[in-house]
Amino acid sequence: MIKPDGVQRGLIGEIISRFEKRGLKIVAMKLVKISRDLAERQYEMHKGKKFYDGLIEYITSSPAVVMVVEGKGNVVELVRRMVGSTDPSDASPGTIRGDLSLEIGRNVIHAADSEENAEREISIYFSPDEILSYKRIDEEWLYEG
Ligand code: D4T
Repeated sequence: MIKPDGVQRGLIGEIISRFEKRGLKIVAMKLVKISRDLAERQYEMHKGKKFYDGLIEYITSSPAVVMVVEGKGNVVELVRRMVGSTDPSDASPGTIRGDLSLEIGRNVIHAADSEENAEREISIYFSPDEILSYKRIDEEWLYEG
């Protein structure tokens, strides 16, 4: 998810471009104003924590881009490494957060941290028929076999 600060700061293209250029396949994508109900479902594990109310406020404040990317191998781990540490002040240069953000409460992007959470989060924002199946023309050049 490109969070509201990423959308407001005009970073949609920059962020999507990194996933595209890496070779990952975008199989679903939309611009959404996240409702409080959906935000609460996404962040249910953080309910009660001191940053929770601010997090829900922020994520519902303005449109966000939600997407599903696909690739061979451990894509969850690959994407988390591209995204960088949760706190941008610890995120390495070259990562999305390390290059494009400064503070934990405005860290421009979210990515699922396990396959189980990816499935759970995908089902919050997409119906099965919104997830498309197609072949990228460069797949034969991205993968050895
Ligand atoms: P998300 O879920 O946004 O990709 O972040 P992470 O998976 O990298 O980190 P997280 O679940 O621990 O935190 C969720 C979200 O809450 C914000 N946050 C977190 C915050 O504002 N203050 C805090 O102290 C923490 C721990 C940032 C990300």
